[in-house]
Amino acid sequence: MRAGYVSIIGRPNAGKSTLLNHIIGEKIAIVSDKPQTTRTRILGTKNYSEEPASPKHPEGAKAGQIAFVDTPGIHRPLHRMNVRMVDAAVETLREVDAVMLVHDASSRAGHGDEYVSGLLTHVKVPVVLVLNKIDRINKSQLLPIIEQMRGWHEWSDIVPVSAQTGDGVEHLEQTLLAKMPEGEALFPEDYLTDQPERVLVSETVREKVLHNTRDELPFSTAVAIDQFEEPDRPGGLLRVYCTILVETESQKPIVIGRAGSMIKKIGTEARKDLEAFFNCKVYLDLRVKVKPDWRNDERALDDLGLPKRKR
Ligand SMILES: Nc1nc2c(ncn2[C@@H]2O[C@H](COP(=O)(O)OP(=O)(O)OP(=O)(O)O)[C@@H](O)[C@H]2O)c(=O)[nH]1
Ligand SMILES: [Mg+2]
Repeated sequence: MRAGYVSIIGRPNAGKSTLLNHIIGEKIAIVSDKPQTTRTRILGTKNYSEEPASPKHPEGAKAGQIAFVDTPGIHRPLHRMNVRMVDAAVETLREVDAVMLVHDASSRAGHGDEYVSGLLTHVKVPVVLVLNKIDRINKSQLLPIIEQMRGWHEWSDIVPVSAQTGDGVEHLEQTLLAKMPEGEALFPEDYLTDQPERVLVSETVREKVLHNTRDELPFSTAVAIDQFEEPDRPGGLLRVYCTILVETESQKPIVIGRAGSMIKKIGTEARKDLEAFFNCKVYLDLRVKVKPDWRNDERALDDLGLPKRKR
């Protein structure tokens, strides 16, 4: 069989986390229409079994395992948090067996995309250019993008997909699997993700904050878990106490909302998702705290679990 690591990199909002979730078949990475949603590396594994040639797999499917590594979108960092985010993404390039560069094909490729491609100069492993969001464009619009991006790197393949509908994703996975080194599985077959349960909870709360707020707030919010109590019996209650951090006093009433309506909405939406994911009842306690300039506070970033620079 074949087994290896594939990192998913690209600009913010390209659809990297949506693609990871679609491949894994579980929502392990939060998604939003705001850029810079993902702040850390998120690993998710998928196992493949051998299949003979069929109309679905004209060349048959190989057996193996891929550990996919979703990363924060690459952008110009203006805070220490963002420096850590970009580092976390770039560092994967030295550690994986193949790379997927995800590009939003419904938007023009610009300087930012050229910059990301430039980071690949010294990458020795195959890099697949993934043109995502093809559900939003006509086929004829793909050709000029391919022409434009073709010269930016020696792509091993160029694969159009829709992470949302799943169009083209199986073909992408088989393309990647064929590039993995021969070897035994890296993780047990039932291993899904490296994300601890408490992180899945804090990220779900953050996703609901992102969905319900705009302007600067999505960028200046973080969620810390204060207490995490697992159910003490089957069918019991998972109790989680969280603090939503914001940067200024003026942001606090926005997250709380009139008579607490906004924080209630955030809590209800998060609780529903978590109950479905953990398959148990969830009690979620949310409070809001102002922590000025936390995005530049290295200790706060450590506490929030944002990966430290390796170099
Ligand atoms: N129409 C369409 N929308 C998509 C597709 N893939 C992702 N999206 C949307 O694009 C937005 C960004 O998706 P994410 O998966 O959060 O993007 P990301 O690349 O992980 O973004 P960062 O974490 O900020 O780097 C969300 O609103 C998704 O629903 C797609 O194939 N088609
Ligand atoms: Mg993401």
